[in-house]
Amino acid sequence: MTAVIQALDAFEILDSRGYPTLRVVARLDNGHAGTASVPSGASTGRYEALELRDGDMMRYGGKGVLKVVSHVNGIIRNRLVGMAVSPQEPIDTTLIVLDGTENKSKLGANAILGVSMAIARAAASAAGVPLYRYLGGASATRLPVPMMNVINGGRHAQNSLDFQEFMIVPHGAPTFAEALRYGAETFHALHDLLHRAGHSTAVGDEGGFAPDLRTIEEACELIVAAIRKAGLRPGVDVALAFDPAASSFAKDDKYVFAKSGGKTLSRDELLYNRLLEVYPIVSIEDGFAENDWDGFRLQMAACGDHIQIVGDDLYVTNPRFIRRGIDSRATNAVLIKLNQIGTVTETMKAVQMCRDAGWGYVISHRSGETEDTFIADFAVAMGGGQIKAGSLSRSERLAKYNRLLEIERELGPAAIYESPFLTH
Ligand code: 2PG
Ligand code: MG
Repeated sequence: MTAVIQALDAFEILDSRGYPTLRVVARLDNGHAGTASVPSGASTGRYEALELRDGDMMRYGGKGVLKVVSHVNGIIRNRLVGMAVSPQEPIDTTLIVLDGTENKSKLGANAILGVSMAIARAAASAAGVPLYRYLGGASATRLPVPMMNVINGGRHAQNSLDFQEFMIVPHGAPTFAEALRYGAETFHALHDLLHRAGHSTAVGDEGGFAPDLRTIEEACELIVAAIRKAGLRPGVDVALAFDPAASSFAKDDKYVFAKSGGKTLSRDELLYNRLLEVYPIVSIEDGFAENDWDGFRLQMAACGDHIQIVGDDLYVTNPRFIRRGIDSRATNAVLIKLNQIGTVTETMKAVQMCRDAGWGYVISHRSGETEDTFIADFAVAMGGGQIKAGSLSRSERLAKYNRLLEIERELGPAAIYESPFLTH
């Protein structure tokens, strides 16, 4: 007999930046339970589902989430108690209908997602299987290649870099555990190189270093040198990836590098072709602003046959925007964030669209995270072979990687680790 939801309990906790978010516990009539915590972005896309906050300036500068907590413990609990815990879709549809708005602004996407994830966890527990198997079935055996953000800039650090994320991608490793070692050893080598050059080794929001470097090229040179110093081969063992998060430095139809001195580039001048020739880059996410579809299309025409071009703010994990991207060949991959769209089911639909189009998809954390490891299981369940979960420091980032180590161990010889990239 399918277990039934007996109780929902939400409460306010703090995320990795010390701002409130919520944790939800879903309890079932058979004694099983599931818990989930909701992440929060800083460089948010304009069309993301709405993260509702209290706006009460007497608490946490207006960022409290007590209203959202009360929605879970009131209207949502009243509606869901008594429903079967699985399948997931009727639960998520009920939440969407209960909210009734396009962007989940009535109940808050944070309320809805917390409930959706906690219920999926409770259902997995009741079924006696790990979350990745519950959501992905018996074929969920592929570990993701991690994109590790080792130099932070943009809105994630107070330094001189306008690009938000410089990532390393250990795609040439034989296993996930080895990939993690490649990543960590490169991170430590980068620490030494930065320290010796007199740069700060303090870290930004996602655990990557946040030095005051002069140029994008300087960051790339340092990362390539760190890969070598770690005894690894740039482009063979470990490649590079960027998330410039270009919406955050777009102004009108130009790109203004305000943090690094103010130079202004046109869309054509921003094109990444030269960087792609010089460095072993496998993926570029949000290389252009969220409304600059032509920029994405130009980049795709130039190198979409061998480099992964990812849309994040461009799509906000919303099937409506992803459809437009597929129809107009704007990119060849999508960044997938559960809290941009707000339910597990809708996120899985976004992934299915990518699969149907033959596109890549990257399961991603947010810059404001918690110790929750849902996305690690989710990445294995979705089987796309890619996750973006931050750097090799700060436990809210490592929690995801450590969970993937656990999954790889549990899968034993069935575990697959394979590069999803077209070149390098
Ligand atoms: C991004 C994310 C995660 P944020 O732009 O991809 O790295 O950042 O959560 O701040 O939107
Ligand atoms: Mg992004």
